[in-house]
Amino acid sequence: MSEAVNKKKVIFSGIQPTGTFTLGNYIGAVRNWGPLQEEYDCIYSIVDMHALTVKRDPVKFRQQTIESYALLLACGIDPNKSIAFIQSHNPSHAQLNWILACSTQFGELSRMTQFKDKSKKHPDDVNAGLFTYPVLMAADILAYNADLVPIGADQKQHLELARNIAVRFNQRFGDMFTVPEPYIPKVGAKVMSLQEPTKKMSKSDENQNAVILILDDKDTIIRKFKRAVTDSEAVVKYADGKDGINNLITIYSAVTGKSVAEIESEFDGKGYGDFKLAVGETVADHLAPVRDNFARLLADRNYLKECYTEGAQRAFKLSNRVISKAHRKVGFVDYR
Ligand code: AQP
Repeated sequence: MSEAVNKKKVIFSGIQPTGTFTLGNYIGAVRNWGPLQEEYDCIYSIVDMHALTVKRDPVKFRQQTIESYALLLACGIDPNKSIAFIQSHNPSHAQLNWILACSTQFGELSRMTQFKDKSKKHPDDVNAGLFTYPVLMAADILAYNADLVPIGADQKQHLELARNIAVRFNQRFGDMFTVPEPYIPKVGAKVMSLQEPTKKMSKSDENQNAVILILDDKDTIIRKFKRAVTDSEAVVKYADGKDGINNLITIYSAVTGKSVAEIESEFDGKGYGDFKLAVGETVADHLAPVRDNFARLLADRNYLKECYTEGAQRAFKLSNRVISKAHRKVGFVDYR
């Protein structure tokens, strides 16, 4: 990717190294990132600083971060086309975080639903990082003056806050940040838990039957789909109140490209057993190349290190210009 002045729009997105990506992460976010590389200047990050808002075992965390980076490449991110790096390797994020925090209101952060949910989930560790997480996310995006941010529906509120912070900063200090737009997929923006289909599928769900991990083997994927919670109607139809079936139809649609009407007619007269098996097999086959790529990439640690080191250097070069400008805008003394 050229780092010279160019006219392509800039994309930024990130994913936490909190475990193997779920089918939700994949359909709602990561699988859309690869095709965008052809049209945009893309910057993708393993956002390990965000993951630190929940207590982690350092040894496991380091391993998960490297695996997540390998998984990112396995999902189609080409480090020659995009900037692919690990967030903590670029100090600009933390620097801009502070400046933006001083343009963010306590009240705004208090309204974030993710903060409320996670504080309930971890009542023994409601740390300041958990509270200010959306400011760091704003810094991730604004540090590159990103135009577009591909996200799942659960991140809409945080993106809206990033936009508000950018607008407020620009009003106060003069034009500085691009106000980013969300880029949310039409199908699969919120993949739900297989066990509680009113809740999003999440890496940290304690019930592993609720979550398809993209590295699960074929038998495991089929077994989890077979156990998916549905309803007693046994009609494959997208309708209000059929959250489980709606979720499976959405997943099947996202993976096959078929419309809801096509899926309903394909399974007309068939039971949930047949449908669940078809969804399981299709998803497993779809994910097989990702599993193969991952195994190959993880075996070559030197290559991974080269990629994330170079990615961080390229990311820093871009973001440092923005940081210098932000420093001037707020009135810090220039020392270079
Ligand atoms: N279920 C989902 N459906 C669609 N998109 C989703 N995303 C996450 N879950 C779904 C999108 O994936 C991107 C990366 O999100 P993240 O790193 O914040 O991961 P997460 O899976 O949301 O985080 P966790 O690990 O699930 O959270 P906890 O800690 O609660 O376990 C984002 O674009 C997100 O929208």
